[in-house]
Amino acid sequence: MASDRISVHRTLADYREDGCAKIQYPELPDTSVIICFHNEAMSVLLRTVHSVLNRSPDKLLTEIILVDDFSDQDHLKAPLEAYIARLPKVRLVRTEKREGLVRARLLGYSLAKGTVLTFLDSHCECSEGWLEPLLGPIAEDPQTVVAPIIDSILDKSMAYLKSGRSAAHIPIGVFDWNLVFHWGYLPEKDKKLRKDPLEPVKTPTIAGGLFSIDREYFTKIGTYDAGMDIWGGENIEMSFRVWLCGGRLLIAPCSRVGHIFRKTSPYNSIPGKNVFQKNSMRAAEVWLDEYKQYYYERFNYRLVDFGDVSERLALKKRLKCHPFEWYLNNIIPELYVPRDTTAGGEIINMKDGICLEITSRTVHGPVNTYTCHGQGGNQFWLLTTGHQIRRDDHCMRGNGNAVDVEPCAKNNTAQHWLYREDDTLFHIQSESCMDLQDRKPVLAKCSGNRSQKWMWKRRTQAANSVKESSFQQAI
Ligand SMILES: [Mn+2]
Repeated sequence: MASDRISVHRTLADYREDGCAKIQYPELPDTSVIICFHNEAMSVLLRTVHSVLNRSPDKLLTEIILVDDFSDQDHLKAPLEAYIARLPKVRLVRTEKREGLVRARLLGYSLAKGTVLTFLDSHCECSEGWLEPLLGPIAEDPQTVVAPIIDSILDKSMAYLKSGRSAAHIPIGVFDWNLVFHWGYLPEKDKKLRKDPLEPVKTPTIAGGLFSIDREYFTKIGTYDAGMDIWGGENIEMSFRVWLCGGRLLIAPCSRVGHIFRKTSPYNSIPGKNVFQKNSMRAAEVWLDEYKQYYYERFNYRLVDFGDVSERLALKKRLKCHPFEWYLNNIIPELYVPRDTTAGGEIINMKDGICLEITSRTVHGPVNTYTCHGQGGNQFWLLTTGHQIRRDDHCMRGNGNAVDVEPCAKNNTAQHWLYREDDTLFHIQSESCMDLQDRKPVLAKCSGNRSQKWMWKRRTQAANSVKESSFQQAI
């Protein structure tokens, strides 16, 4: 409703940083813009289209290809066709069944004529000067995938909110061992190496909704994994593949595109199928080598059938891609790799039989308890040889009597624990034990009570088969 009340041609401010408008680009390649949608609101979709038409230099825009992935809403049938009939560069194709993002994008790609492909979600607004910074690095080196800075359009009011990027906080894409994409910030040491704050930034992963790629390079690098359904994981797969097989991923700070972020995915999943997990498993099977164990240990339950990945493995071989270790060492050396663990899995209180968890991926927050669900995820914890209880970059901390999580810091003794032979979790700094009181974990004087005993699967060192030695070999 908010969108319907706003012009599909609305004006946006120039959100670029000082200096962006003055950058001179060499001769730039032209691009096809491919926008896939499934039951998108009409005004939201049209505003995406008009923002591309209104803010792209005519000679750089070959066409806009709209791919309807089997929508069933009436406004997207004849009314949409009638509307775009007056827009010369816009064409519409429809899938014959629900294909999902990957196969719908591949349909758009099969029809595209531009030198470059630019993929956009169907709920975006391209702002002033968005296109040239995406094409510039591709003109320089076609083996480059470039993503814009993604600003937020609020889903309730359609307000355009500039993301909080600054010279001190340069967003990059990262991931965790659930193979979930997250935003991170460029590490301090890399920030120091930057001469020009407006130059593109190397990013380990891309969010996936919005990016440009040379069409021939997209073909050469193996497009997408067409075995992936609906949504999820394809961006991580592409990110690993591009870096491992000789390309690079960049974020162009001068390109800004607004995107409507939604609270939850609005799409009906395939009944009885965990699509996200299937897609992620395909990525893990093809690209993670022996490191896939760190993904799988998160889900020692109902793993789904991921299908056949032999073609993707053949592609990896044909392109002579690096082993995954190379990516860990060179592209994302800050990522925590759980090589050094002595216990792992859910932590179950022996008195109440409930599990320690954190509810969301907030970096600071309390540790709670909940019925053990046996599905890993937010109840999965690792004990490291450095005495941390952690998952990815979260570590448990004793904070007065409370137990919470904060970003891991090796030398922070508030984060140091022992999992002792008597099954107590001993907080070294306070010389106290983790206790369960009113279903809350707290620190208390060690008493030997059953409420202070925790069941947690212990690991022997030999179980951690990926070792530093193989690490060295790959370099
Ligand atoms: Mn989106």
